[in-house]
Amino acid sequence: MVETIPDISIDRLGTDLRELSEIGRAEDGGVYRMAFTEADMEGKAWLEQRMKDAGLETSRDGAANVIARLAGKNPDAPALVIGSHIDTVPCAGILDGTLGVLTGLECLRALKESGQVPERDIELIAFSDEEGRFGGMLGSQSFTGQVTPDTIHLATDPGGVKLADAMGEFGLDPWLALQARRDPKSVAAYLELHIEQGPVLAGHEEQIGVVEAITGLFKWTVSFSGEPNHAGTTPMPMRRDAFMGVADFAHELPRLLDEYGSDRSRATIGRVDLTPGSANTVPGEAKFTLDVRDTDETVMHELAEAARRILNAIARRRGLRSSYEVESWIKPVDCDPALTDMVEAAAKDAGTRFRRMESGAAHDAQIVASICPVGMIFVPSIDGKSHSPAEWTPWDDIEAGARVMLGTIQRIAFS
Ligand code: HGY
Ligand code: MN
Ligand code: MN
Ligand code: MN
Repeated sequence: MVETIPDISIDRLGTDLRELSEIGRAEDGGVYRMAFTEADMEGKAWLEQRMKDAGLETSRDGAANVIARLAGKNPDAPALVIGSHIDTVPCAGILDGTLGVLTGLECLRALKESGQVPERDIELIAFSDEEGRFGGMLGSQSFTGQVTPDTIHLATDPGGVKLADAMGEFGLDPWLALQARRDPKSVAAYLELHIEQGPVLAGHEEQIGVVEAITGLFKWTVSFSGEPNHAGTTPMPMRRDAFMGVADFAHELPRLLDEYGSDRSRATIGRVDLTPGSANTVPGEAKFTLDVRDTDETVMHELAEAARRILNAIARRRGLRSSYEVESWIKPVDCDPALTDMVEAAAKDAGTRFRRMESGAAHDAQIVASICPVGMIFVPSIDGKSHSPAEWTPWDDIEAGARVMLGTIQRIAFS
């Protein structure tokens, strides 16, 4: 490991953040840079140019992951991969995955400027579709060989747009995602900085979260089918109202978590689509997303089983048919203890207040964990806000995070 730490520039990082935040920004103040939209593709092109400006080699793989490489002394040594994602949920803030990618870029720029050459290559990757517009985390799942022909064939967004069509709009061949798989032997470790997206660090006035474990989650698209009919003439007992199925299920969620979950369980219905969707028609079809999380996979299985039973019971009671599709099942993972210790040592060296903690949000790191050891660094989210334009982290905490990131990179890549 090297003794001196090159200086990161918070001004340069701030300029990057502000520039990228304007790509996909709407009048309501939110960022709409959902995967494989115009804004996402513009963001990727912007990022690639910034990587080139920094003197880094760039490339894209078959999943449209954007990759920059800082060459090390030993090209045959497995690389340190750092990264996150720049796609967003609809009406997002500006930090989420973007901060990790741009902090990684700033670290590589600082290293390059200092003239220090790492022992191994360092690769910075902005993974595609971390936010799961198409159900999973397409970029990191392709990178780790977890994408199948079925994924490519069947993946659609909640609005019914097929992955193949969304990628095709930009001349991308979705089948190439199957070729984005990296040889695990070529990757030594993966490191990701991210905002906490929760209230813990800010609540304790701490600057750094040393992440020990990441929650698991499953996402379903659930459907209830009933019968559309006139809102004025159909007596209440004669209705087969698909929305009532959704309402009953939503009402049951707290009980589901109380009985089958843990205090870390979460369940969210984030989108509901009713058909035909008219004010004076009883809805015949209801489709909704279900996002369920826990840090214990056994608990996830119990929650899934109980959710199935509840859906069936509601369907019987209401005269509906229910079905669901599994969009993703992402396992909880532990971060690598040695990497976690390195993050903690870097946090100490940088003179920061830190704590060890778990992640309640999902991250590319937990997908990449299937091929190599992973570590994560959190910085605070003011009032725990995220997936909202109110998402923010104080600049001095961003700067502290960047220094811890660089210190950890030095520990991994300079030995
Ligand atoms: O949904 C999540 O936890 C993450 O922000 N993609
Ligand atoms: Mn997110
Ligand atoms: Mn994220
Ligand atoms: Mn009429």
